[in-house]
Amino acid sequence: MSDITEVKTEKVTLDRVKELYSKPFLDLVYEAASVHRKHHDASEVQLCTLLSVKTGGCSEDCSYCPQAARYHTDVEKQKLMDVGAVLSEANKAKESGSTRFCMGAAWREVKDNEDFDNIIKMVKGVSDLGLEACCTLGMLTKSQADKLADAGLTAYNHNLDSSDGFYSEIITTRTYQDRLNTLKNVADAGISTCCGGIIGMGETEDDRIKFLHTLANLDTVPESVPINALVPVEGTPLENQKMVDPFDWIRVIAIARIVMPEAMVRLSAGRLQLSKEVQAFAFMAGANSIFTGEKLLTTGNPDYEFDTKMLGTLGLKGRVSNKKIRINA
Ligand code: SAM
Ligand code: DTB
Ligand code: SF4
Repeated sequence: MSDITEVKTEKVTLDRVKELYSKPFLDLVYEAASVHRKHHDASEVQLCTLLSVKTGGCSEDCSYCPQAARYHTDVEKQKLMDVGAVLSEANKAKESGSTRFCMGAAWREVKDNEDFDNIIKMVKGVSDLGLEACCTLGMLTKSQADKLADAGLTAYNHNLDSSDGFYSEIITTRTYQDRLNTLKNVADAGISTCCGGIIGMGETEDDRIKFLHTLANLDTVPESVPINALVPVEGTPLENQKMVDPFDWIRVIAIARIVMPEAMVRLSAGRLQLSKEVQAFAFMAGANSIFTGEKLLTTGNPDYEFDTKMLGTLGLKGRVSNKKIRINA
């Protein structure tokens, strides 16, 4: 037996993330902007569209989520949508310039049943439209991830949300390790991982630092990193949480850009509550992807007109799909 223990080298140290977090704000944004320009075309923004294909009635207790069955929110439960209806929405998204179509389901985990068979059909259909197909369906086994990969799934969204320590204060019905296991199953199936979190849930600076450190040190660094600002929804345990300080949100975006230079950093929930000037600063700090369209999953999002105008003012343009369009001869 070998007595050589494998020492894993960290991609980014905790001290480095701490140092970044304590930098003067404008110096941090300047560093992030420089990294962004080295690794990406800073005039391009990826436009993604979200669709809730199965809404509400979720068994989990995520404190932020309006779709958890146990909280009394205005969200109306809806069973899995028909494949045809989803593909018609995907077509509309494509026509409005979106290149990634993300389907979300309020599930704890995927079950091997007819619903999953229909999800596979949705993924094939979205992929055949030439769009990057993305799903967020809760926990996945390796064999389910393989099936999604075969259907043409580009990316799977599964967030770590915060630090390991804070996670258990926000969710008790699953563990951080459960999340890490699904992320591994997704990466092992050859699907890109989309993994980020939420800022403004009452976490400390230390939680944010640990969260960013964990993301940057995942075995497979996420291809995309959604940074959500908590949208406090009436009826959820976090309903009275104050909207995050925009500078804190930008600080996290800037650090995500620096420690994961190749990733797409996506402005996700909360844009409706943040001004276009704050969003402009976030683009400067390295964000290069947004969700477009009036609705996220259940909450509001700026409409196409607002975004078209904002991107136009900033001289930003939608980037083309990363996926080769399949030709069905
Ligand atoms: N059920 C699946 C899961 O939990 O992975 C997929 C859907 S879930 C709604 C996707 C992500 O949305 C969550 O991981 C969380 O980061 C984000 N999210 C949900 N509610 C939010 C809120 N009120 N504000 C900000 N982000 C939210
Ligand atoms: C992510 O991190 N944010 C998106 C996407 N991944 C699936 C979802 C945001 C949901 C916000 C609350 C809602 O609209 O229900
Ligand atoms: Fe369910 Fe996902 Fe909402 Fe948690 S975040 S309650 S798992 S839909």
